Amino acid sequence: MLREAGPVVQLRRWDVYAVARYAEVHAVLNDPATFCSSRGIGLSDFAKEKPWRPASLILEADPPAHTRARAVLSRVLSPAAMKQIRDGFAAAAEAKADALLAKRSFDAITELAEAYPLSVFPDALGLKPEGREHLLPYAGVVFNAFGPPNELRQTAIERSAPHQAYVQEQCQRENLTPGGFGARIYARADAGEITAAEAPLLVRALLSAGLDTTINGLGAAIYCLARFPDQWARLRSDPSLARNAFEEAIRFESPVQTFFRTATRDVDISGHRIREGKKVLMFLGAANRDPRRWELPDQYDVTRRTSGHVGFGSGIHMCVGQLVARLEGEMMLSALARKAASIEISEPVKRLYNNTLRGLDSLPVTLKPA
Ligand code: OVV
Repeated sequence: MLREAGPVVQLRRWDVYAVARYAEVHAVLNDPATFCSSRGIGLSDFAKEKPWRPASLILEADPPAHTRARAVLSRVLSPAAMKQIRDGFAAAAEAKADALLAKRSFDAITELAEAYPLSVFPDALGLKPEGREHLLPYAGVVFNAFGPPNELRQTAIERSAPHQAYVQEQCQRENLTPGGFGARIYARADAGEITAAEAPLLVRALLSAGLDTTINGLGAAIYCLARFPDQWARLRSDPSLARNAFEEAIRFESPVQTFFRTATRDVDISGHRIREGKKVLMFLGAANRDPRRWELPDQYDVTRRTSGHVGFGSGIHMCVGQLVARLEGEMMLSALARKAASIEISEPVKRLYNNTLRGLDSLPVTLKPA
């Protein structure tokens, strides 16, 4: 409805503007000087309100500070880094698929979409085993906190202290095992690319954004493949489609639905004046289904040319962890495609309620072995 209402829509309840068409979302994402991130990418304007936690050095930053932080995380999460973890991620996906096929009926959110990333990502980051139960609650707070000051946001922040304490502690160098993403961030501080004080904030970015995102991406992919059996059949007949099937699920469901920017000057978007200081809310999921950009946008198609979708954003802030996300998606979907004959939804699904994330709280499924 927002997308069809106009190129720019006023949301008077919060005194913000919304863009929900592909062209405008893409344009805002790709003009970071005019539409900045350093005043926060949630509803709250950091120029007027203190953030609920110290601002992210990468997500909530603009060039030139952003550029340095981005270079460090790009390198830590580079193609070369993926090569080193690929075999381990593949083996864990095979084992998970085998265990779930033995069970047959299970909740694909907790036992697959959550369990697989939890079995690989915290180890790849270099976290110790104790306290990992804080990871998902912490991410839940982070993604609820971008939203308006509603019950979801306020309750999440009120209960966040133990999760914040855990995360802050794990970001310290001595709590990160050698060889992991965390230790590699500290190595860049040693090399002088960032300061010692900045390193823990970049570890925090991975703890904030590295798990709930991939979980809801994987959940989206399983939900798509379970609902559209013809697409599951195509994937089974060619498991090398796994990576694109995951990418198309990101387009189709857009697990991260929205982010804001703040106008740094008076600016026109498609002929509509936005005043300096106004928040602009980008509807990534709506852009990803805009019929002006996509053919048959409401169809999940594992062979679609997905490039250009904004589910990972676009421009200088485009998801720095996208290669990790795609690796997890590809490994898990490829294992399932080779080992399972069918995925059926066996009971009604339950939706997740979060101010930013779109996904499910439960997805009961039955797998049949190939
Ligand atoms: C993309 C994203 C989401 C949540 C938190 C962060 C990044 C961060 O940088 O902390």
